[in-house]
Amino acid sequence: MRIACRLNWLALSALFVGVLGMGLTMSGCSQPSDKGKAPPQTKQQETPPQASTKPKEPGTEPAAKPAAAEPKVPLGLPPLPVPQDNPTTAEKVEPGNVLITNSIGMKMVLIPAGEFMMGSPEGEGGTLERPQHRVRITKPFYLGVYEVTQEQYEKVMGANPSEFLGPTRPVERVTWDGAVNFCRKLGQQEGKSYRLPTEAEWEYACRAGTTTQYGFGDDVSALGEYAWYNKNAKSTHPVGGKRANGWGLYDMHGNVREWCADWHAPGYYAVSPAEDPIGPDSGTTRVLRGGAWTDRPVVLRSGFRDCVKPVTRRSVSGFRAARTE
Ligand SMILES: [Ca+2]
Repeated sequence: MRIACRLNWLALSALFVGVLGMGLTMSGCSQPSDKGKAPPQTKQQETPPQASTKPKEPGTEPAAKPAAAEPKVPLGLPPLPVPQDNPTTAEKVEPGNVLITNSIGMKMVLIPAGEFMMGSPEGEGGTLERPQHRVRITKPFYLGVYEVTQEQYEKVMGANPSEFLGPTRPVERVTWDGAVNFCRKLGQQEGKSYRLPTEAEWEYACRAGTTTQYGFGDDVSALGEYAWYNKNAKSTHPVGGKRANGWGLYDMHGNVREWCADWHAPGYYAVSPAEDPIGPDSGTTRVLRGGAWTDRPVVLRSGFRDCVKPVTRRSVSGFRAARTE
């Protein structure tokens, strides 16, 4: 009898902990988000952030910021090699040094295969980001150097759903299906395999070899050098206006959150395969990463996971295209 009571008590405790855990994880995914609603000045035309600079074609000025100080090199990574628009150098690939430009002017960098610790350690982030686990990306892939711009989206889809208009601003108010359709259609046009990055590929590329909260380290005061977020933005900004991460990718933190291919499930990290995880088989929400112009610094962290229904349109939601090599 005593044993039976004790077992019942244990079962109830486990149930309580499970429910509590679920509550914590679920709350982690509904972010401050829908401040993504447009401020009063909706449908504004292009207004470059710096009056002195004309909107520039993404990628025409790969050296992001004024040639100020020596670029920071995250955690001992070698300095960024000079990008070469030449995919034939792929056999010598180092992160960030093989760059291609596709048929719509989209620049993509070859991300080599490799391993990283996905998720956040104890003391950082919430339960959604744990357990931190080792993930291996077994195949190289191309990833957009920039978020997909409105000009690029319009070239492929013939429409522009964005709130904050401007050819070199990221496309936003795009649904997950819209992003997937863009990739499929572009792939058909080029005979290539465009797609959204998986959540694992996205975080791998965002971390760029770092294990810190951001791709440039832990110093939140440096965030403004790399990202448009709630302290320095009142709308989206033209892509590539801040500094790149160690692998040559711009706006991985901030500007718009980026749709990933995966369904979202709070407990997925506990059961994720170690190689090329693609997320759960089904779900109701899709993953978004990187935080947006409306977000607090915590939301911009490399390990932060957001999710919303795939039909959701928000002026904080855009994407970056990937391409199987
Ligand atoms: Ca972004």
